[in-house]
Amino acid sequence: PEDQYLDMLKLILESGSERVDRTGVGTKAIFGHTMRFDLSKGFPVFTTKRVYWKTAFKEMLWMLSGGSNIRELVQQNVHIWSDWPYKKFIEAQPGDSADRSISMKEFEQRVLDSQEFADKWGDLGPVYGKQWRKWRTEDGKEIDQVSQVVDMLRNNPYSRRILFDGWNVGELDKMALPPCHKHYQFFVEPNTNKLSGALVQRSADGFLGQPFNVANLAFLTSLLAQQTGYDVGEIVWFGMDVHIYMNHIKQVDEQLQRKPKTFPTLKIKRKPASLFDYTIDDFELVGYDPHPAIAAPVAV
Ligand code: THF
Repeated sequence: PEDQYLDMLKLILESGSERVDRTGVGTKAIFGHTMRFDLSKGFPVFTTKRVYWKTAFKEMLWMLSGGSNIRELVQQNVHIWSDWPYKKFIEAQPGDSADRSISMKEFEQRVLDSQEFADKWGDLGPVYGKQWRKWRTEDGKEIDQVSQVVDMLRNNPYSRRILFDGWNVGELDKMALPPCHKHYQFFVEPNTNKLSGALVQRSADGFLGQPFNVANLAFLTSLLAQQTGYDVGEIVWFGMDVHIYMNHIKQVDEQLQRKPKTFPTLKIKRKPASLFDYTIDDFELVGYDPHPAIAAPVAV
């Protein structure tokens, strides 16, 4: 199962095209790739390096809550979204200002200390959480796409419209980053009563982000299954521009020398009243025994 991921990394290294990307770091990229994992056979969190699954789950719960400010993440010791607002803050300071040289840690501290500062500088714009839960329509209404998905799974499970999307074309220019994992869709299989989930991702950072994205797709599918009364089926992951950053190649080489171990199982310790009432303490990954973490810089 994890071999699919390692094979994909190998394929990118061997046949990816070298391209200069938005961040200037450079990548090797392939276009169009699929992976599928049967959730009844284990929870797909990769084992050939330690994946910080609690960080990933906290990120997913934050998105589900409708959040778009890094404050709620930093309060939970999650730093994976801080680079973008930090960069924006620094670039907005005058050249001679002392604030132009504060560290990311100091920036995060200000976000924690002051709600006002957080509102001004910690917000990522109308990103995932906003579009998922509060997509604005022309007449000023807000659409809760995720709640609609829950309703359809309960009341119209064979619909071919059980999906949500963060790609709000009219608001892309207000987002710190346009959504990478953009289209989520769900499918109920009647004979087995199983729920499957799919994700279409326009852009995938093969080494850093993708292990998070796959784990979170499995996580979200598991939560929806529990809430709406299905067993877990498969997840299907579709990547479009799937790449390895040039400054991750050594790390990938190291990871490729390791042997995958068996996937853990996700234990959900209680069933809250709604999809929006889970907390990170509700989850355990039983039997997760990964190889050591491999550090890598994130391209901003
Ligand atoms: N930009 C880039 N270049 N890569 C991405 O994966 C990515 N994302 C989100 C938005 N923009 C992106 C941010 N998600 C890490 C993990 C996920 C991220 C960003 C960074 C990361 O650094 N992970 C490390 C450390 C984890 C930790 O500190 O807890 C790791 O080893 O996994 C993809 O959605």
